[in-house]
Amino acid sequence: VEASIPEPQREAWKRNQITSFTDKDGFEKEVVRHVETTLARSMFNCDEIAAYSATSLAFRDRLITHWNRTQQRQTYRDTKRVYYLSLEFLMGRALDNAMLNVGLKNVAQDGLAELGFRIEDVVKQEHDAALGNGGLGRLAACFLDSLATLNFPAWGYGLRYRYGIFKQEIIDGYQVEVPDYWLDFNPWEFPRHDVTVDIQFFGQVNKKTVGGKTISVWEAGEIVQAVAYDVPIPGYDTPTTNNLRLWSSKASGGEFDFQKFNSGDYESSVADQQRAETISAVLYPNDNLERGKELRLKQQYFWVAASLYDIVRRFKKSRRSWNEFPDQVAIQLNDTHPTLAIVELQRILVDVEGLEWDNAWEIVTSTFGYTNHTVLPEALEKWPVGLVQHLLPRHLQIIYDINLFFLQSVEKAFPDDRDMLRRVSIIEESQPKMVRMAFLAIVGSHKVNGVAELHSDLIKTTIFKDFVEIYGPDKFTNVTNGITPRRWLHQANPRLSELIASKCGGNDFLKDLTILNQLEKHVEDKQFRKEWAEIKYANKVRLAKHIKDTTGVVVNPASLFDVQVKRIHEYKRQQLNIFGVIHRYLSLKAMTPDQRKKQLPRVSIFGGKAAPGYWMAKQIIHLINSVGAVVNKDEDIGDLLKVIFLEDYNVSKAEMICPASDISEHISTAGTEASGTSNMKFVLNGGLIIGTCDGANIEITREIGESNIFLFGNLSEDVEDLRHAHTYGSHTIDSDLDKVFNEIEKGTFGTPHDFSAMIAAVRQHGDYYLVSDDFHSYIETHQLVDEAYRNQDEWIAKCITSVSRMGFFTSDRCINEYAEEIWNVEPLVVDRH
Ligand code: 9GP
Repeated sequence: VEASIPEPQREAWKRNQITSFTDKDGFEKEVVRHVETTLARSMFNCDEIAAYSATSLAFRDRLITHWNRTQQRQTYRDTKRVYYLSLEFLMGRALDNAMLNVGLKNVAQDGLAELGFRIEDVVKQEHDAALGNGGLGRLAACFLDSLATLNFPAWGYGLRYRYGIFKQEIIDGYQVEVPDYWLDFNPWEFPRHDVTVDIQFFGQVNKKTVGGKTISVWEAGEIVQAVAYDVPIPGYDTPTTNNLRLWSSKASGGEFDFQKFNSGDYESSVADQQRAETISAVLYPNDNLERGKELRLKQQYFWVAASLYDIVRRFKKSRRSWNEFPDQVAIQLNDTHPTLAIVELQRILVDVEGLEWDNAWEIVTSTFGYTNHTVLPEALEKWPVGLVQHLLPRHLQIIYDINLFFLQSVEKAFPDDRDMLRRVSIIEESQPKMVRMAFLAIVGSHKVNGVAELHSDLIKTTIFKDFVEIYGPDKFTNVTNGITPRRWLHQANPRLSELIASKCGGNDFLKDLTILNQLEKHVEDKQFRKEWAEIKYANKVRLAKHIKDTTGVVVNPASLFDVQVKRIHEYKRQQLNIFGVIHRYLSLKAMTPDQRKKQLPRVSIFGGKAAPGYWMAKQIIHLINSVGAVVNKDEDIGDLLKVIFLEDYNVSKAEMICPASDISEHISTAGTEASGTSNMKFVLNGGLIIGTCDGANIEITREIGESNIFLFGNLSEDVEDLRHAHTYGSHTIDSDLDKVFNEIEKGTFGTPHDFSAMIAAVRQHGDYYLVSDDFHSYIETHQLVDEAYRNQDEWIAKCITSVSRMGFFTSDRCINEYAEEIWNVEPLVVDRH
């Protein structure tokens, strides 16, 4: 690396290398320096926000020296890199994570204490970076952590939304959305005003002859500028610090159009600027739902085009031949959102670089991998052909050509199957015609993966069945999701992490999670169980305090904490949960005081956002709050049942909630939840789960053992028949559920009309999510949970055993699988000094 500095200057550069702090005194010096110079404040007016800012800047400086070294090393060695394209990165807070990953949290804690601050309070000043909706975005964030920790040369590419996912307020029991302006002060990003890309939209395509060759030229239209913002991603216990590059949109040509301005058209010059900035202004707040809005397509192309320009620019520096591109570059498409990247790379290679179509296509398909995250039809992206034509005329032509050549090959292989061509065509011949993005992603990639075993099987036998026939089964694979134990155990649950370390020979388990299996030999150790139980209790006390502070409801930490936190969606079945809670309430009400005394106290905790346009999901939130309002003040019931809705569920709240759960609910209709990842977080934090045979629950069961999980409900292979029977046979509702409905309709929980659609969905509209079919089994299984919880000793033993068997679910394992099976990349270690 050094050799890149000219000889005469080398000495001076070397002599002045920046050295980062390593101890308390060095840290304090940096904090004070930042308070006084960067923030221009003094020790006399340094509040917690200033302490947060200065601490972050001190750690940021540290990261950036590592980041520089990592990038230099990767450039110099020029080995294959991974590019993870994701429209969402749900990062949460950065400071705590950075302190732990570089191994200096203790130093910061002592230093801050000397300066008069508690580290917990300082960490809390940070605003979550909430550039995602739920599981998909958080998975991308966990993957970045693992990529850096495992020393893979990897970049993430995303959008720098000015507004992340909205903040949720609960007013009179209803969700109200408030904008999340999070960029006021963000020390974790570096604007790169010198790294910009002009992105074209609209215009037309003209044919031109250049040197006897006819080429397509995309001309005119509108240009928007993409500006890079870089976020350093530190690995755990390694100097490797990777880069997350987020693009922000801006009017091309600077502030505003001076020509227009000078000619008196001030308003329109500002309007142009605002229109350009709109592209990266807001994250679409839909989880597992696509709405087909033009601005969303603009976001997708803007981000994909800027990222590819960057990737290609980097590749071209090495002056290799184009055929080496797939040996240097692996691009992973996180869902279909970045699928236009396939078309854009083909356009660059053919139109700009002058490669032959077939040669270019070979390069393209060897470069891309596509991860599918859902089988829900409403979440599968399709774009009207007319819209693509208008916005990206050249890309539509290329899509048509890709489709033509693909269909020709299908016709050759299946000459007698005309219907196959209709079924697999990238263009759906509907009114209006649509581009099927998932099909385009499959055709343009060399590997397609699902995110849990059941899900990967389902995509092969349902939505992508024809493609398995066409390409053979090897193109399709499974990489079961995982989570980073650094954030989800070490950071979220420091005491448990420390206790585990004391039994597993130190902190190595954080880098090799299979080491957790050493815990199993301590299951019978009474003292260990006691310490384990104490930590769980302390975490519950912390959550109980949060509940009291935010809702005013006092809950007893000795109760069983039953948690369901995730996006609100009918397929995730929060309605099943709240109907179950009502059933419990009615049962308690029907008991004599003596009978009640024998019951186990429970707190039902819900949290999660509903997409602003998803009316039914919002009704579910309203019902939960309405039930809480009645139950929580019912003196007959007291501590036996409390119903809590936690406002504004996000990553930092999850870090507090997961460690405090006794049982958590992962109860989607079988076959609908591709994987789920919070199931893994809860078990890793020593909580048990109640769940359906869906997504990763199945593999969790296989790993931790059937006796350590509460499974219930119909299996995915039976779902279709049940749905069919609901519609065409007689549909009887479970009698206990009927009682619950009757109680709601009596007005016990407020105006019955508010909830009539929710009830009608089950009674009259075919119960698509099988709430009634699974209700009995759900209630019975909750009784088993109560019984099991009464025996605390055995309960704790189950928790410890489960944690000891969770090694499989680290995102490090996922990344190693992707690296080997899909990307073909090797780690590149960066020297410590
Ligand atoms: O719904 C899935 C969720 O089950 C999975 O864990 C997550 C990460 O793979 O992706 C979610 N899918 C989406 O958000 C949209 O496809």
